[in-house]
Amino acid sequence: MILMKDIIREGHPTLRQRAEEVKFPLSTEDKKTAKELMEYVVNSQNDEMIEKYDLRPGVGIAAPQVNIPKRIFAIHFDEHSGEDLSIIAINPKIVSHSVEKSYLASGEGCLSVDRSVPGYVPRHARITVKAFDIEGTEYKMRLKGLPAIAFQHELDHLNGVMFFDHINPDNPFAEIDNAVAVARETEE
Ligand code: K1U
Ligand code: NI
Repeated sequence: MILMKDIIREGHPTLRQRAEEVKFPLSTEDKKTAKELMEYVVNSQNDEMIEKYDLRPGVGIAAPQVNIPKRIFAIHFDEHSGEDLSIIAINPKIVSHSVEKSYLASGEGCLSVDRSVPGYVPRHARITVKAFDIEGTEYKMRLKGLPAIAFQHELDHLNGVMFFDHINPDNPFAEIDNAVAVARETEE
């Protein structure tokens, strides 16, 4: 089971590395990694598990964040979030994207960053993605809103990119051309 002590933090070189493609059929170890990533995000949205294991809530987590430089991540939005997405993504790709951009109005956070980094993080507003599931079956889906932002945040982790790399250093809250703001469900 993944705990906060297993999550590496900014400054660790693995977070700046391009993660390796995964080979199919998945090894027992890679399957375990994928399942444990999903288990973490599910548990981290459950109040009892948060309290019991001192978890920090997340909607996604990527293998490099637990120091495994492989192209695997999990995203899960619980049924009360208003979103409908729970995926393990192996060797994920964005195959097309909108010209329009989006950004999370509250700014982004990261399980590997123990500080608040204010500013807008420009993302593609809509993406079409392809990835493989744990059985090695390829799937394709269209994402928008918060799930699209989460997918891009996690894909960045596989490429050694951190969310704050995208923030305008001169004016973190500068208006982003052709972009829509995305609010989290809990926000006004
Ligand atoms: O990868 C990570 O460090 C997890 C991170 C991913 C992320 C997804 C979407 C926007 C920003 C960052 C998080 O899960 S941040 C914390 C979080 O719980 C959350 C973010 C947005 C909406 C709801 C929850
Ligand atoms: Ni992150």
